[in-house]
Amino acid sequence: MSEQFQMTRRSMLAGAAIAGALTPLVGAVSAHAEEAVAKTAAVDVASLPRVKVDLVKPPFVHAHTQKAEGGPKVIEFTMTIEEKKIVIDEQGTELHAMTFNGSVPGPLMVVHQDDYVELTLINPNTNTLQHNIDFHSATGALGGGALTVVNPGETTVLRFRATKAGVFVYHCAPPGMVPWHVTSGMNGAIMVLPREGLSDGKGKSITYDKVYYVGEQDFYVPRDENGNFKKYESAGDAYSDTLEVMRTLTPSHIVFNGAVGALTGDNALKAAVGERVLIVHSQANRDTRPHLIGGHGDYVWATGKFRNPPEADQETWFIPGGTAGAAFYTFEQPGIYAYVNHNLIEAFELGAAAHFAVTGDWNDDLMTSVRAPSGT
Ligand SMILES: [Cu+2]
Repeated sequence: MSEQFQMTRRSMLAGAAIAGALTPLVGAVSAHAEEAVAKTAAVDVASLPRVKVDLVKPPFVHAHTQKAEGGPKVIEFTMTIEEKKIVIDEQGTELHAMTFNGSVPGPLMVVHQDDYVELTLINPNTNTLQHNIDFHSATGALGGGALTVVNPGETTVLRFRATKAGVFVYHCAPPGMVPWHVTSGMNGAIMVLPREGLSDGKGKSITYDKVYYVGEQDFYVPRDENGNFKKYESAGDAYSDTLEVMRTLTPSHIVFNGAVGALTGDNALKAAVGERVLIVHSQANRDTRPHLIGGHGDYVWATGKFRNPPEADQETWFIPGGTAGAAFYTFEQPGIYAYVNHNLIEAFELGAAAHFAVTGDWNDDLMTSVRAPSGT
């Protein structure tokens, strides 16, 4: 075992000890929450219909109805935690990512308000670290974090009632190592739709033709003495150097969907003129400000909660770190649109940009070139 790895192990254990203040809370909350879940199960949940959902990799979203059909259901999801090496830019920079279901971000789950979310969370024995899941949409037990701590080789099942409608972040939050896991990619989002679907808050129903999920991620990759990004054998080996970079609060990369260019060029998000598109955008750790260059947010729930009326006709909207937001737009012109974090340094220098490739007919009334650029 290398000296560096031993240091890393010690640092991790020290981190866990510092988090001691949290640990008794985890235990205490856990016992009560189990009781509460058991009571609910005895009264209500056993008789509810169950629906099993297969999750899909972002930016895509599993099939779902926008209005709920019938009463509340138990919606069953399964996610496998995958620790894996990923490449996060065109220069081949490597990161030992921690992922829900193999992708950064983890998949978007969709349910309706008052449904029960039942998640089977698997930490295979091929992994090396302890993980869990904190749902911002859940109530109690650290968002489920206290009930779902799984070591490699363990599986847990969590059920919670989705009482609040909106888009919400979920993320890993193991005692002592929360920001490391979150900034290693271990976060995603859930969309809890109102049972009657979305509305503008003034009685008009809002229906989308497509939904895309953009997960924004800040990475903190250490550099060597020459300024080049360092490579490591494992996440554990990278831990102490990564923590040093994290403490500067200066990300080396800010990307959409796990890597620079994950949603640009050939990977652009597709739409057509007239299509109504919902963009769910999450940032589990850091503030962001999405902007669609050449378009708008017709209806925007910047902080993502559907009981609040959306704001209309937005140019840029602000999503605080630890939040998912939703923006609805009907495309009116064809072409390539950049969808960016409008801190333009973060977009153009660090990677926080996507493309929409939109097909259809150009509308001269909305814009026309009266005189193409030319000399006098
Ligand atoms: Cu984790």
